[in-house]
Amino acid sequence: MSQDASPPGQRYVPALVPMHYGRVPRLHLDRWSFTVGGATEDGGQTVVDWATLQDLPRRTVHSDLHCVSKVSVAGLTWSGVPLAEIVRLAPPEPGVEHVLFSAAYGYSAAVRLTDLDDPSALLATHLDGEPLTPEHGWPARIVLPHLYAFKGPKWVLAMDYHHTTPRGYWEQHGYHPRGRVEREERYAYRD
Ligand SMILES: Nc1nc2c(c(=O)[nH]1)N[C@H]1C(S)=C(S)[C@@H](COP(=O)(O)O)O[C@H]1N2
Ligand SMILES: [Mo]
Repeated sequence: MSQDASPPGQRYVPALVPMHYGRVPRLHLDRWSFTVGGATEDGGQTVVDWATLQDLPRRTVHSDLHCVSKVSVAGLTWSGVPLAEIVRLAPPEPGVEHVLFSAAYGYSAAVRLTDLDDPSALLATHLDGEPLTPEHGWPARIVLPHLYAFKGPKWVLAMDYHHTTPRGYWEQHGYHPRGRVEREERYAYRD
C-alpha cells in the first residue's frame, strides 16, 4: 500500500511470515487482560480485560512492517485500539518517558512514550479484517509501523511506565532503544 520507496537498508518480500522465538502461546480470552502499571499517575494498575477493550475507540491503519533483519512487508491493514487511548485511560506520572511492553513467554520491548502518540500506534486485534491468527499474536499485539517490528510484541499482556530507559528482549541483545525505521536505528552502539 505505502510501498513508495524502501526505507534505508530494507528489502520487500511478498507476504508476512511469522517471525518469533519459541512456541506460539495458547491464550484464553476469559483470562486475557492488558495491564497498565509501573509509574502510573494514580500509583495503581489498570486492567483492561477483553470486554473492556471492545468498548474502547478503534482505528484501522494501513502500513508496512519492517523487521530489523532488513525484511519488509507492504500493505498490511491492522485494526485495534490506538495506544494513545490506552495512555489516556491509564496515564503515567509526570516526567515518564518510557514504556516496557511485556508478552507471553517473557518477550518484552522498550518504547519511548512519545512513539505511542503516533496515530498508527495500535493495540491491534485484527489483521486484514480478520482476528489475528495465533502465529501473528492473537488475541492482541502492539503495532508501531514507524518502528522496527521487534518493538511490537505479539501476545502482548502488559505495559509498564518507566522513568529510566528499560531494556526489553532485543534491547538487552544490543538493539536500539528507539528503533525508528526512517533513521535506521537498528543497533545501540557504545562509545
Ligand atoms: N511475543 C513476541 N512478539 C514478537 C516477536 C517475538 O519473538 N515474540 N518478534 C518480533 C519481530 S522481531 C518481528 S519482525 C515481528 C514479526 O511479526 P509477524 O510474526 O507477525 O510476521 O514480531 C515481533 N513481535
Ligand atoms: Mo524482526
